[in-house]
Amino acid sequence: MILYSGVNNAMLDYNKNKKIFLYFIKFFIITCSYFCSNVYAVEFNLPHGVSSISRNIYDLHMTIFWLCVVIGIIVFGILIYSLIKHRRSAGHEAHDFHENTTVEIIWTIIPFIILIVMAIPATKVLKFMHDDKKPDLNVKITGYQWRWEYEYLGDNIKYFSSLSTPQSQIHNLEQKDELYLKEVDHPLVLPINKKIRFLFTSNDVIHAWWVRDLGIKKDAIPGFINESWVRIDTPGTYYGQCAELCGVNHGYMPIVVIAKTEEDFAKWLQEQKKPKQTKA
Ligand SMILES: [Cu+2]
Repeated sequence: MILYSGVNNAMLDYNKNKKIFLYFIKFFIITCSYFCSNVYAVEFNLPHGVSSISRNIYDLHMTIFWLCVVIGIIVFGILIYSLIKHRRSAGHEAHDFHENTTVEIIWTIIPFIILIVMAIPATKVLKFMHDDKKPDLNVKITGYQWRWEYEYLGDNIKYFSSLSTPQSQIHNLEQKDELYLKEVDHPLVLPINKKIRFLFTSNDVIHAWWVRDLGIKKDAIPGFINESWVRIDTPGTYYGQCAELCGVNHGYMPIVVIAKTEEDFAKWLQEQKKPKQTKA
């Protein structure tokens, strides 16, 4: 009878473990499918963006993300398995030992190798982001409290880009539209498929020019020039903002970039030059 109840208990334990394990697998599959779905990609993940840099950043981010998922599954898998398998109620007793040189060497070397594996693609992306040699176009971007100034170097074009949301919307006298605090009077116009080098600086305090679809976030520092570059591959309008706490109107200095085809950009450039030619 005692033997029988022992077998019965073991069977119950086995069924319980199996149930817990199946719940864990279900949870894992649901989590993975959610993370892989478009909902996750649109709502929470980094955007693919429209430049070679933003795509490189996205790919690096996903590589590191999945590497972390694999590490998480292995570590938590072993942990949960050990907790269930070696629990006291199953008749196991805790071992009394500490300082195991072999284990310590293993748990130092494995993370070291993982870090090297992560550092290789990260360094490649960083190198790629810093290679701003041989640009087709140079644009100087200056931060002001609280607007941006864009200067097309060599083309004698220079203008300010300021928030264009009406004050009536800011003071709740009118309904806020879709582009509330995102719109500007003169957007930055750029050509697609051209290497554009940006030179960032500031006239007063530190600002940061951030357009996530282009994969660019650079500090604009007074008395200092920061550099970055982009090659946009899709025409469109891309929004960004100042990402440095730069004063009371920090939230009111958005960025709008309009990427045009090469022909349309050439036309726009000509139009910008026209008034100056007539004056001369
Ligand atoms: Cu700012």
